[in-house]
Amino acid sequence: MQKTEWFEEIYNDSVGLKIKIKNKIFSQKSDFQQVDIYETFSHGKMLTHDGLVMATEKDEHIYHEMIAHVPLFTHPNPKKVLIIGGGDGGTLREVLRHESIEKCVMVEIDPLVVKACEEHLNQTSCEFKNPKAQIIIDDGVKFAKNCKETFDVAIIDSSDPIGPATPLFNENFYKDIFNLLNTDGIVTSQCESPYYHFEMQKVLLSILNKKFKKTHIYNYSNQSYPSGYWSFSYASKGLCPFKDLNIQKVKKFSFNFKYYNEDIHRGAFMLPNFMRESLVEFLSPLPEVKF
Ligand code: SPD
Repeated sequence: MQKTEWFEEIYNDSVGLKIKIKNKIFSQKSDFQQVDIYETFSHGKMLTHDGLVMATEKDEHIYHEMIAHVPLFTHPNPKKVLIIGGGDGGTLREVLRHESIEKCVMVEIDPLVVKACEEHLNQTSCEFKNPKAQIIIDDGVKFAKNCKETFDVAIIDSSDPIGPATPLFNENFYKDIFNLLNTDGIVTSQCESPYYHFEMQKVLLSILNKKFKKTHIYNYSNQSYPSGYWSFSYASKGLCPFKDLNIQKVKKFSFNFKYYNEDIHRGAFMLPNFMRESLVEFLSPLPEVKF
């Protein structure tokens, strides 16, 4: 009988995720990490960095819609967007669905991620050649520090805070992001899982809260990250993700999202008690919602 091959992501010494694989279609080590793409039975193609799932064809749209459209439908007229990380291209694809966008700069540290996705993961990398996109291979921390341009929205689409993404969870980096954002600028960042990385979430929110007028965290569920319950941080120089959300714009949008809508947008900011209570000192109040 043929041996079944399984991909395993180990979360800690007693929990992990197993996905049955058909075959490995890309496998190379860069200066930063091991990059693999698998063909799976249940999740389509799956990108991993150092053995951690980054994106699968089955559910990447959820993460990418939520990291991109929450700030883009809150900002009244986003024209320039900066993505730090995001080498698979999924966030870029979502950003460019907005007609107001004139330019989107994506700064990815690892050229191997871009190459692997360009060759094998067209579902996410499909907009790399869009004339509004500028792909820069560079260290996002260095880029933010030396950046002379300003942006309406910054999206920190990093991998987990181990390996090359570690400095993206640092206070100095967010000072530089603050400085490159226009008045009313918004930054959203991938912020791990409240069930596995709560201490890290507190650290990131406390960093944001020191600098930005509005700080929030919002949650969504997917199928392939630890616990299936994942968060993004939201920070802005002034815009509130509730009051400033343009509901009519979401409803009339030319593209039919698979996950994001105006109710999901607002509902994502409703926190379970354990988060609400422990994070209260770092979060801005939200206007009361009437049901
Ligand atoms: N543990 C998984 C965390 C992945 C976060 N980033 C994914 C990048 C997708 N563009």
